[in-house]
This record gives sequence, structure tokens and C-alpha cells, in this order.
Amino acid sequence: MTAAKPGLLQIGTFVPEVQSQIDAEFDGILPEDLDRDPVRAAAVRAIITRSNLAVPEALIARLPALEIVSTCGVGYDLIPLDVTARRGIVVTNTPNVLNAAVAELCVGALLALLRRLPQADRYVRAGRWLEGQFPLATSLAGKHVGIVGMGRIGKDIARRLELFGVMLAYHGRTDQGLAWRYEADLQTLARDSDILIVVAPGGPETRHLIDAPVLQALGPQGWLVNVARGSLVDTGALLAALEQGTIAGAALDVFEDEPHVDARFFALDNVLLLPHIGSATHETRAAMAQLTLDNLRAWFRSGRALTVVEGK
Ligand code: 8YV
Repeated sequence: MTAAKPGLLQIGTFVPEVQSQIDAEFDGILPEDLDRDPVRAAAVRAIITRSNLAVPEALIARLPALEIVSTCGVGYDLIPLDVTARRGIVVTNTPNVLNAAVAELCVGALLALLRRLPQADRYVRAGRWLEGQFPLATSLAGKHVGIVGMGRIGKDIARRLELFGVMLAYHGRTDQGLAWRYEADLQTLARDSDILIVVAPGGPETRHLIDAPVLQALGPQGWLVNVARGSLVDTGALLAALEQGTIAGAALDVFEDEPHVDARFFALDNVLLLPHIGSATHETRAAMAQLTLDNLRAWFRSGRALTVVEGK
């Protein structure tokens, strides 16, 4: 007699090659079906979700048999870890498999911002090259780059940027004894940097870490790049800084209320706007989705998951 398939609540969508495995191995239910099927709701032992989607505390409260939450993504700021810890629910994410993709996107966005690549493309398409040369832009080489959050992705970004001849420093909770300069004070790092790259985890502890004083310290020749979470930047302060020339410009892949983006950004020529595509490659998303599923498989086969959220 084969074991019953574990009850699984699915939040969000997954690539077809992973969805077919989910369907084959689990008794899946969607949030909107919980009311209609309370018996299956009571039998849900796992949640599979995506890191840009919230797992509300109220939803967890409806699942008395919940054992594990497996999220597709490195971020877990939308999962109430205080609740899962209290209930003894394991939380897993998908670290490492997306480092290169996010690091590539960060470097690409920075170069596009400094060298004004979107504006140059529009310049040619609009036939304006016939009128004259595209205005000079800004080099990356020789710049001072400050990285806020020197985790695995931050290190991948730093290693890539070294090849561009920049001077690197970083800010985070601790001095990791790396080859790059550690700056314990964020405003000092911003003051010393031409470019500030935000790649720290989201969550209550880092909300609005980049605020008006930090932007003021970054200064009118300074550039901001955010590939982490929108919550790390005070949107109102950033918009004011961009509109008033407090900083030179910004490249943003994440926003506080994404996918809703404040329309004031659309009027600005000194900002690059991206739709949270840091990990959005075929290869990376497939690897992330597979690891998300493999965490569940490992849990139900051995009682141990593969990549449990650190320190929680
Ligand atoms: C996407 C991310 O949001 O890994 C994260 O935490 O923010 C991105 O990779 C995620 O892949 C969506 O599932």
C-alpha cells in the first residue's frame, strides 16, 4: 500500500517541469480552496511558495498539521518567522543557486545606469543620432563602491566588480575580515562611496535602512542600486533625492509596493526601473524551483530539509 501523498498548500506558480512533480508527489490545494475543503485544509503538512508572495499568519493558523514552509527564493521576509518558530514549523529557502543571476543583474543595471544605455537605445531609435552625438556619461572604472549587505550575493557582486577596477568597501552587521574595507557606519560608507549597492536581506530590521540622511551622505555625484528588497529604501526620501538632485541617479529592481511603482519614478530620466528580475533567468528559476521541491522531498523522506533558513 503506497503512503498517502502529503497535503500541500501551493502559493504562486512554478515552472511546468516542477509543477508536474509537485502534482505527482503531493495532494495539492490552493488557498482559495481551503474554505471549500476544511478536511483537506486540516491535513496540509507543507506550504510551497515564492519569496515575493506573503505567507500570512492567519493562513498558517488555519493549518494545524503544518510542518514545513518551502519558499522559492533567497528572501524570507514575507514569512512570519516568529509564528513558524513558535509552532516548530521548518522554513526553507533557496540560497546560492541564484547568486550569479542576481550579481549579473546588479552589474548590468549599474552599467546601464552609469552609461545611460536605455537612453542611448531610445536616442538611436528616435533618429536623434542624426542630430548629433549622444551626451557623455559616467565611467564605472575608478569609482568607490559601497556594498550594503556582504552576504553570498554581495560577495558575488564584489568579485565581479573588482574586474572593473573599482575600490570596494562594505557595511553590514559584522566585520567579516574580508579583503575589502569594512565600514561599521552606513552614512560614512555612503559619504565615502560614489556608488551604493543595496543587497542586504529585507525584513523589519532593515526597513528604510537607506533613508534621507544616507542619501544626503551619498551626495549629488552618488548613485544608488537596489537589488534586494524595496523595503530597505525609504521611497519618499529616494524620490525627493532623485527629483532634487540630492543624488545623481538610481537603478531599482525592487520596490516597496511592487508591482505597484510610484508614478513619480516614471517622470525621472536619472533612474533605471526593472521589474524584480534579479533571479529571472530560465536556468536560475528552474534550479530554484527544483531546490524548493527538493527541500520538501528531503523533509518528508528523512525529517531533515536541505536549506533551512539560517539562524531561525
Ligand atoms: C524572486 C527574490 O522574487 O530570491 C528572492 O528572494 O526576490 C527573487 O529571486 C523569487 O525568485 C520569486 O520566487
